[in-house]
Amino acid sequence: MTVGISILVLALLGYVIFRFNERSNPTPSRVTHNGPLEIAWTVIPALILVVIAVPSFRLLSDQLIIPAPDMTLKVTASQWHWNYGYPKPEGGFSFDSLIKEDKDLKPGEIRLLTVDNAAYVPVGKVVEVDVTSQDVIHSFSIPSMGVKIDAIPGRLNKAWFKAEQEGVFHGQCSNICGIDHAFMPIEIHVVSEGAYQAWLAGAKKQFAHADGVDVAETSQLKP
Ligand SMILES: [Cu+2]
Repeated sequence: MTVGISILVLALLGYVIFRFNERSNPTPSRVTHNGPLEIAWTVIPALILVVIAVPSFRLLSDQLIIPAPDMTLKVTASQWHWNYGYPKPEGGFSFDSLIKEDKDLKPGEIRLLTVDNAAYVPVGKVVEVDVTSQDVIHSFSIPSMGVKIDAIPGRLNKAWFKAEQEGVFHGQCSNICGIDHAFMPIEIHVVSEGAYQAWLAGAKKQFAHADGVDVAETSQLKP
């Protein structure tokens, strides 16, 4: 489209330059206004925008439809880290996820984006993300998952993603939330179902009642 528009505009410019220069058009037209023409070039683009708006608005509202989730991940933002909750029945635990300091980084770990405890999700599954905050407004953003949603105290915002390949995916808080806003990275490991179950079994023991937060009921909450 860009190439096509560029060629069209260039061709029009070329036509004006050659057709209406002083030599080939010695007595130029003195017309300055043309009512019907001006109405046409206002109304026609407006109608084109209206036509484009119909599927655009449909797409916008379709984005809000969350498919039936295979699992729920509860995300609670704090100044300045994330807490991941895995509701019952599959989990029943939650844990804090804090940035890894430079001195603790292992080879291959990305500075400012690596955390001590990453969240794990299985590949190819619909993950509903329930996002809230316990202090100020943050924003949970993982660009590669197409997720960016505000974390607001006293509210539960919902988003979802379905990771189609395994790997480590990063995000960051994207709402200025205080002095360490830039240091609350998000790290999600997308793994096979088997690896996820193995991680889940270990995490259940490691994080059992670690912080006393019960996330058993969150999956029942409706927006
Ligand atoms: Cu934040």
